[in-house]
Amino acid sequence: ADTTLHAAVDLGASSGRVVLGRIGPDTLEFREAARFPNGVINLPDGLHWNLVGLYEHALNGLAAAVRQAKPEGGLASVAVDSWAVDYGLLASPSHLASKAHGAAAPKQGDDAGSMTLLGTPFHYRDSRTGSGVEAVHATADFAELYRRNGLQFLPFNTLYQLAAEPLLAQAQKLLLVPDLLGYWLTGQMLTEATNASTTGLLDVRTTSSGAPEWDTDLMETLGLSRALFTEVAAPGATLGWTREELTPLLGQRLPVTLVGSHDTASAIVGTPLSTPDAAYISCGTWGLVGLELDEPVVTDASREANFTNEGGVDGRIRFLTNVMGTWLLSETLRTWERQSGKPQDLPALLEAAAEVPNYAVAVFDVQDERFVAPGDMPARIAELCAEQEIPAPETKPEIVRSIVESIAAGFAAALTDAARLAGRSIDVVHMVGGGSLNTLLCQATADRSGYPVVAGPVEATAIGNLLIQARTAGTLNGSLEDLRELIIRTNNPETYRPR
Ligand code: LRH
Repeated sequence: ADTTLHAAVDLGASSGRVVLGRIGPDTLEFREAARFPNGVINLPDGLHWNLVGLYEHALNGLAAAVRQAKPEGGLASVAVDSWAVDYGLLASPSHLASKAHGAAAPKQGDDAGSMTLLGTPFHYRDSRTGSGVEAVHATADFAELYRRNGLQFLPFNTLYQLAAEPLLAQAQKLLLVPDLLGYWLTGQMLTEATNASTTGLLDVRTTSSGAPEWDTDLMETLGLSRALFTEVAAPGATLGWTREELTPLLGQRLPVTLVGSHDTASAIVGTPLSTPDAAYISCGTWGLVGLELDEPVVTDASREANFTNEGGVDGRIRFLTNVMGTWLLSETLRTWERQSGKPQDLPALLEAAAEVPNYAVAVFDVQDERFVAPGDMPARIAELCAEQEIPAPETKPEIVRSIVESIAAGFAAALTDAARLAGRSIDVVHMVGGGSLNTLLCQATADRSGYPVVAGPVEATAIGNLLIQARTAGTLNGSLEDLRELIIRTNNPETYRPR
């Protein structure tokens, strides 16, 4: 009946995918058109992303989605989301020439449609951000920043990265990762609002207003030029059409629309929050634990508990905190792989971990800073346990079980904080994303928090991306609650009761 097809490009820290979805008032069907790996690239000057490679994978995935959609009526739109805070810097050839020669260069080819990416964008886990934190806090301390931007302290928030950015002086424009891919697809530059809220440069008082705006005073204080940034645009806006030059590959020109381009914003759209008191955990590399609110909470208590007020779709506030997610587990497996030269079997390890007796489980602080950078996690866990004078887990199943229980303990503490800080009670917790497949983690979270945990959908982010595209196309309408109603009707979740 009245359905449309859309393609969601969803880039996560460990993999990216292009998901083809058919959406209608009674229809929510989707399948993967492409999946490709992503990860940390270690270069002599630090940790980076291969964004050009991701763009190529996304293009090929979109081409596959176009082919698959053709006999079914064709694609109505596409949209990109990714992890937050990271960016690419751009400049036009003539701008670079004038920087190099100290003189104004000819204007040819100087339009915003043909800017060059400067350098290889950094990964937020790169350690250069440490010096950026010091530099920023020397000018504006964290309490002042929090009052203005409402963001939790994460050493890699964009504003800290920029204070340690070697190419800033050359740059004309900054685009966050999904907006950079959008630029490469369309030649058009915009900054999507939900992801802009993770830069630390958006005025938190405007986040829930429907027209989020940069904090230009803060930019000035930090020595950042307003001209470096584009206009902010809310989800639902149209970025543009794919460039003519891409048509030989894509087969046609496609409209590119803006959704919650911060993956977590799309994930929360795609979470079937079932009661007004429902909380969520969007669990992938990170566990984003919190509540959806109408207004930000920017109190001393929320600052001290490091709760963030990120911008959601439709001016909602994502009141949450970053807890360690599956990163600790995947880095642990990578370490064992390196050490043994053999691939590690996660399902088998989780099964063995479930049998580990309680006395062999160590609950340690997963928020410890030393877990942020890639590396030998089992060694760091042993070190931390020794410091805390708790017996360290020894066998692989003991280590895996201890990691899962420690993450769950982190989730439970964050849920308690969220309820206290927002002055609300919680009656159910929705676990979405890749972590929702981990039955041990879901059960441990229920046990440690005392709340029932409803698991799924796994692909909440792609679903949230697709739903906002369909609403923009006019196929769906209504509030986020109306959109979630469709997920509730078509999803069959597993519930874990606290024991
Ligand atoms: C999750 C996420 C999270 C951010 C982090 C950088 O993918 O977007 O919301 O804090 O990556």
